[in-house]
Amino acid sequence: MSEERFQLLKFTHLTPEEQLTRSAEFLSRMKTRRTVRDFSSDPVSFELIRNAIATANTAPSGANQQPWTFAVVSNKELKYKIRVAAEAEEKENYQRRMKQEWLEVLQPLGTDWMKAHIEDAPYLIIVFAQSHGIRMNPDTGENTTYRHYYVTESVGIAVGMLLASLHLAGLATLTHTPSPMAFLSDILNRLPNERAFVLIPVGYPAEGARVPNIAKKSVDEVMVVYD
Ligand code: IYR
Repeated sequence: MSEERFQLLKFTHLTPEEQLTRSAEFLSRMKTRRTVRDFSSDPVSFELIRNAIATANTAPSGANQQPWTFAVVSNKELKYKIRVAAEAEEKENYQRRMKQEWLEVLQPLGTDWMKAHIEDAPYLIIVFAQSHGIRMNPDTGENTTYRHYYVTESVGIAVGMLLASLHLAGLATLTHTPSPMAFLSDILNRLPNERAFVLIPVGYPAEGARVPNIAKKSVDEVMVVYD
């Protein structure tokens, strides 16, 4: 924390033209983002991954507590272990746990329990949400816990920014939420206050990768204006 509690905001006023150009350009780039399920194993520059995480780390968070950890996995053995564990859970999900209604809404996406992308993609980013903080009491030297506020909202916003950065960097991603995800804490040896939030394979699409023929709602369907 700095000495002064407040400092002057650095804020650049753009011209209206610049505002519109930037916002339209961002929109048109974001419109090309697709969730990808078939990855090539072509290498990805680590700097792009690092920049995306640095971007996510600028996200607003409850009481600025930044309750997140981004685990980056490129190690082949770990990816194999994660795939095996994720597939075991997903097999159970698809064959027993998920109700017909859920399976029906997934039909257009063509998903199943097999998760080859976990091994194929050069990087996995596993985002962990910290349910509470841990700090050392300077007097006793013992660790004490403290509350984190709006953890889910904060981590959700950060993940959105992460996905935007990766997409703008020309990379493909998949927001994968195997359930339950506790196996990720075990395999990656995470702390007890961290729970896996999402598993994101990152890389380039496989040659000839296909995506479902689905569309976004129009802005007028999702926006309600109160003048
Ligand atoms: N987690 C499973 C099932 C799944 C659920 C939803 I909701 C999706 O949008 C996609 C998949 C899986 O990853 O296959």
